[in-house]
Amino acid sequence: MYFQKIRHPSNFRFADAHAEGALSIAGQTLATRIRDLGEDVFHVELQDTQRWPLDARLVRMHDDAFSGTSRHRLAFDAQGVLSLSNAQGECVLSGVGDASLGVCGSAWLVQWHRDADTRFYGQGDKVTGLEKTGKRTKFWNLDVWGDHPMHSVSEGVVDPRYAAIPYLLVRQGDNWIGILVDHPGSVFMDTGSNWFFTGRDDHNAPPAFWFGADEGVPAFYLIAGDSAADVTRRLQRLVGTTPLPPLWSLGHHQCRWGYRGPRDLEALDESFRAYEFPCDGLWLDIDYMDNYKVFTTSPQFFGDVSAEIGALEAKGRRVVPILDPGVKVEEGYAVAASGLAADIFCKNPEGKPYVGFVWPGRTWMPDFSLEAGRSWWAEHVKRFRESGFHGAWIDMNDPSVGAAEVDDMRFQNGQWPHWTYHNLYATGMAQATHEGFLKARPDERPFLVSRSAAAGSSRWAAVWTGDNFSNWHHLRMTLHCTLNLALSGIPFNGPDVPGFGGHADRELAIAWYKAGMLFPFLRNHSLIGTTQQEPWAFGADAMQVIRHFVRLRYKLLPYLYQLWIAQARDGSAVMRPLFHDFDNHDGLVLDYIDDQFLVGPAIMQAPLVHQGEQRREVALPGAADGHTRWMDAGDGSFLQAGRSIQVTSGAQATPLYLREGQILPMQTGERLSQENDLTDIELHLILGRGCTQAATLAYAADDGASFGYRRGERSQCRIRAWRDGDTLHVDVDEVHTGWKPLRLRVVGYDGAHTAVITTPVGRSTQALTPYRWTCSGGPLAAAMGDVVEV
Ligand code: MIG
Repeated sequence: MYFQKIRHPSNFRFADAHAEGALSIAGQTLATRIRDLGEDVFHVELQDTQRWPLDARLVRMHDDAFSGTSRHRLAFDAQGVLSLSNAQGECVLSGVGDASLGVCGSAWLVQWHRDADTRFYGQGDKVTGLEKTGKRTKFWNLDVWGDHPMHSVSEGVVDPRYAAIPYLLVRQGDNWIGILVDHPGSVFMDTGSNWFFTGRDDHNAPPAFWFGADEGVPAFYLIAGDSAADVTRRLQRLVGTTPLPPLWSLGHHQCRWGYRGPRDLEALDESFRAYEFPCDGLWLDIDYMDNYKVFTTSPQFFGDVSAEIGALEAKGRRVVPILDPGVKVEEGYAVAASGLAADIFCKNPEGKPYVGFVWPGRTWMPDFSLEAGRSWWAEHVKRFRESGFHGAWIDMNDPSVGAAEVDDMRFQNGQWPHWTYHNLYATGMAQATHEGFLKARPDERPFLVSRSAAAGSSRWAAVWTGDNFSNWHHLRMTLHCTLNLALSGIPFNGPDVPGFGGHADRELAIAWYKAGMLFPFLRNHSLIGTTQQEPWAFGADAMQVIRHFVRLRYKLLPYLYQLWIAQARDGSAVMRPLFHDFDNHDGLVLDYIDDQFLVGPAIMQAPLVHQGEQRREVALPGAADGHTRWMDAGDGSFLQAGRSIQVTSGAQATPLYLREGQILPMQTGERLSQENDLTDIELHLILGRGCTQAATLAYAADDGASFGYRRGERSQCRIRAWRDGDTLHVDVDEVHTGWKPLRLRVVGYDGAHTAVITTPVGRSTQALTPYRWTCSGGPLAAAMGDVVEV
């Protein structure tokens, strides 16, 4: 397959008429169906069983998630041009006249107008920049290191990558439109790329963008909205929200290709404890297996597996081994034999089990497209969980089969060609693995991390963004990669910190931890043979800086956890670009800002991501009303938004800002270990002197591990706070104690010295006592109240 070439509209024949639910293309008719799913979510589908005989969409989106009526209208006109109009009848997005919807054999394409100020985002994990104008791309899951030249990977930009999420978030003026191609196979998109060295289009075609596929039923969703946040939430509900993760998965994780078994993990446990460095997850790469055979452990490195994992668990660690899908072709290997007996391996065109090449050598690949294939795998995963392992890291599921041609790998008992399930292979593996964990522990939230992904895969697994490099270029790319994944319906993701390949040095390790400390997923991982990069590998000073920010992440876990509750409930993104929460109406243009981001509504980071630089420009976005201020987490000063400032950041600090009018729930004190308590919290009220806004927070705490919260085992309350002079008023109501009582302490800033706290049982006035703590850099002068239990 060519990665740089896609089909061009010049080779398509376009519809020239539409009537009674049918398009006509050169006299042939194609049945069209536009469904208004509610809430301005639409689905368009074409049918022609001759051209597109096979409907291969095995992972379905949630078409029934929407109920409200739509304000927009999506329709074909009599000439066969598709367009979207708003409630006033104004066109928001219009198909290209004469060339809106076309076919080229079994390929199809949909083409839209774009303007100079049209902006594009999304497209999953592609590292082609935050904003995507001028890109030509394909969606086809790849093992990046296996399928691209190494130099381009380490120093350049390669595409495609691990995840195939054919989603485009489009901004047209004040309108936001999400387009998700509803297709399991190879999808292509063009947002105005250059088609030849001259850069000329001799036909003066109007500026357009288009998407399509080489074969398979033409279908796509279109979501219309007023903001990026609003469209993103509905996209997430459409593909499925991310279920509430276990709390431990939000902590720090330590991994390295080279950790082999309990002895290595025990040593890590001791170091993390000795350094008082919180760390939840200890991970095992392929060497823990016997000869790379999946669902085995190496007799050389393991004794009594359950006892050894149990001992680590007793010390507060979770063990997450890797699982590769390829099953070693070997006589007498029970997993291979059981797979053959169950007849669940993918087949080649000759009807024999397809053979690929992975770590164990020749491997058979489970066919996760089959229900029987998934349940076969799930049975093995069930035993894997029962032996003690707490989560799974599912790798090589792009699928990666070495130098063997993937096209010979067929699905559905050899009946379906490879393209039908290629991009869904990782999702099927995630579904099956998830099922296995639930079989073993029905009341435990599973935690899986996958390399490849597709639209909808976040229902079953988080994503780590694959093999990156320990260099500054990759550090910068990780920011827009993670942001676009969040906009594309994969909120739970993060990179290898501080880079997988190559050798991290002290400066990069610190910078990477500072930038990544609040990423949804935070795991230190590196390639065998590279320099050690455990947090203490860069000297005592570096360790202290890194540790401070990891401890800060743990302190912020109550806040982060609320973001995941919101994600599970309504699809709210967790990490977000600035334009997700702010528009450009205060005069700052946010469209291209790819080195600043928000973590939930209250935290903004502007990390330093250039070697040797301690100074940078920071945009302080504000609401159009001009009232927004940001508290500098370094010194507690309140800064007026709607401008950019120059910032110098010291060695102990990172540019970090808290939004005024927000309440940040945090754990108490400095966090020295991964022991957490979501019920004992400080409420940091970001209300500066003169603030006229009220802040609100819905806070909830549960056991962080089980599904008890679905049975009401959760304590929650609603908090409303405002400032009057130097007095903070805090109302706590809607208290529900389904789990343990909540212990709350007020923390105020900028001279606040008194708090009046009203709960359902009464009102108390507290004098706040001075409290100094370090968030980023220098100590903050805060003031803290006494515990109030609700
Ligand atoms: O061919 O398991 O992306 O994180 O350390 C390489 C060994 C296979 C690729 C993963 C990487 C992992 C490595 N794996």
